Amino acid sequence: MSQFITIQVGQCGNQIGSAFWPLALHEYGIETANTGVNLLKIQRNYVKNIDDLSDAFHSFFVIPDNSHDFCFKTVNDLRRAKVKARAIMIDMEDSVIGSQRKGPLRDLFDQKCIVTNYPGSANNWAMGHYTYGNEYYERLEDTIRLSVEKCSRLHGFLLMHSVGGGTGSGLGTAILKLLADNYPVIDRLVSCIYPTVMQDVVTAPYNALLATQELIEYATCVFPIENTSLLDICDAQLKKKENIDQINYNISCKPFQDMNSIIVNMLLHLTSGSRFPGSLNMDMNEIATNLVAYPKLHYIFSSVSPATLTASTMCTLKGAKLLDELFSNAWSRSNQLIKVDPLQLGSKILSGAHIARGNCFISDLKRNVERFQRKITCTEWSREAMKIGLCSVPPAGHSTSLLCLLNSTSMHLLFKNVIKQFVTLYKRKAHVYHYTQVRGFEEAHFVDSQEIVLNLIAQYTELQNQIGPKISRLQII
Ligand SMILES: Nc1nc2c(ncn2[C@@H]2O[C@H](COP(=O)(O)OP(=O)(O)OP(=O)(O)O)[C@@H](O)[C@H]2O)c(=O)[nH]1
Ligand SMILES: [Mg+2]
Repeated sequence: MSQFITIQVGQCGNQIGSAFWPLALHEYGIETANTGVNLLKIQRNYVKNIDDLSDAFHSFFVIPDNSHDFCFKTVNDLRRAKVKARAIMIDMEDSVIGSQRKGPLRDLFDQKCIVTNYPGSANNWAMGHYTYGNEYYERLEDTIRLSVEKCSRLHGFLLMHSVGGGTGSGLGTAILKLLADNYPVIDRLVSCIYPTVMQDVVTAPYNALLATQELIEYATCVFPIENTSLLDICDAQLKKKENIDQINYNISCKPFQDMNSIIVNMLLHLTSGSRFPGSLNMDMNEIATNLVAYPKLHYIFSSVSPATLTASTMCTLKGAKLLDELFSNAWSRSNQLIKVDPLQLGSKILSGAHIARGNCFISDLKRNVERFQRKITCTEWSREAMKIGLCSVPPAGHSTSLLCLLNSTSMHLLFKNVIKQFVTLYKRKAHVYHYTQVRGFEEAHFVDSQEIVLNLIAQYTELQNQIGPKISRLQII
């Protein structure tokens, strides 16, 4: 089974990471809180051969003596066996990572893979990218190499960060370039939070634009996320009476915890085919090959159905939803992780993938993909570009779940919004001096980045407006 290294950068990246590891452990049947549910027993029901679970465990974790005997049930078992997560945690301030260092999973993280500083990048992309990017280059290179050397079949780096702040956005994209330079054949899969109109960071429009330009250049695939989408999904879950009973929603939990769990569910689902067995398994490299038709058009819509909230406790869905409804929900605008509709009127689908986990048959997938094809508009070459995958192990606590990934021309609306917010701030040159006083940064960088993003918008709109050759339905011989 392939292996993945998570690279968590900045506050947001590390908070997503802190939701990631408990849920990842649940996938292998390991308890992280006393839920009173025998997770191992449940997950073993889905895995015919226990070696499969053991192999899959290596995807995210390092077991020092490489024992094949999979006998971990609790965090204490992991501690005794000195198991470590394949995680690299980076922040230029230390409060979030500091609390993880004291948390219940503290022994899971290798101290050599933690890089912190003080006091942060002050919401300034240039400071994260140039000041810390240069100062920490060798340290980061060594830390990444250390993690890579522990992998026998490294498939990809999972980068988690926001693009609105300074560290995740600036240093995160400096790391992305480092990965592209040093490990060009290893996938760089990025899940990043885009700022929304109601910004909590004044300079977010600059940071988002500058980071986007780097993501276009250096990522293999980007799965953009907007916090307003996550909030709406959380609200919708709470409003559904039947789900309130099913989901253990803890109001006193940290504000981002539930929102981050939605992202984590997506990432776990995305990598499931490379970790677990399945009758129609879809490896990560197939995802990149199938979804990205042109190298720079690698921003992918994602939606998971059913969406769930809890991070640390398991939820059991009573009364499985009808499979077709699961698919319809995944296509719905309200389940997308960004506030853009991939099926928006006038848009074209360039490619798509439906990955089911758990109780689903190939016939269910095929029936629903046909239903989907009737619903969408494609380019003349992309109608058949619908990949399907079936992984036998569902996410912990579910019987079935579906991930829908779409490459749609309507993604250009996300970029239009990035440009719009940038222009509003830049026309008054507000806050620009914070950036220009950083060594290595020049003001022309703003305009160059804007051009690159505008160029991408033009590529999407060209594909959207492309008219295929007219083929006469009746050929007269
Ligand atoms: N979904 C989600 N968004 C977050 C989280 N933490 C911060 N954000 C968002 O991330 C953006 C701010 O970026 P941060 O990650 O806090 O910044 P940073 O990378 O630590 O950079 P500096 O603090 O400037 O050094 C804002 O848009 C926040 O709403 C989180 O845990 N989850
Ligand atoms: Mg920070």
